[in-house]
Amino acid sequence: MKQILFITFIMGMLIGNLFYGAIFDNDVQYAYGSGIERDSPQNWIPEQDIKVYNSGVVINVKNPEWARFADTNSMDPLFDEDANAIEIIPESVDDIEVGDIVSYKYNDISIVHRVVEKGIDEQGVYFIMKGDNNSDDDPYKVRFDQIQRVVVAIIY
Ligand SMILES: [Ca+2]
Ligand SMILES: [Ca+2]
Repeated sequence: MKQILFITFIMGMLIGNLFYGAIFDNDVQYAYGSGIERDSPQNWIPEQDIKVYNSGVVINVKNPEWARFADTNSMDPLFDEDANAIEIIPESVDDIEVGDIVSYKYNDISIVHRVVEKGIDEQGVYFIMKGDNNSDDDPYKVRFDQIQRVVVAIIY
C-alpha cells in the first residue's frame, strides 16, 4: 500500500494577502532571455500534486525528507545555506537523469550537486556530478548506491 504524506507550508503568516494576487494570479511566468538550453531537473512533482490555498501550500509527495545545506557556495546562486529543500529517495537508477540535483555520499560527507552526465561502464551505470558554481566536474564517478536523495523542491 502506498502511503501519501503531506507537507504543509504555512505561508499565510509569511506572505501577506496583498502578495498572493501578484504571485498566484499568473499561471505561467516567463524567464525572458536568450540563454542556451541547459539540463534542468525532471518534473518530479506533477502539477496536480501542488495545491495552493490562501492559508498555505500542500505538496503531495511520497517519502519526503527535509534538507538544509552547508555554505560551500558550490550551488550558488540556486541555493545557499539559508534555503530549505524537500528531497525524496529515488527508487532505481532509472529515476535519475542529467539535470537532476541529488545528494550523494562521498567518504563521510553528503554532497549536493547536479547530474551532468549519465553513462555506463564495466561496473554499470555511473553519474558525473558538478556544482553549478564549480568550474570542474566532481573528479570521480558516482554510483547509484551512493545516491541518497533527489531534490524535488527548494524553498527560500
Ligand atoms: Ca532547461
Ligand atoms: Ca554562500
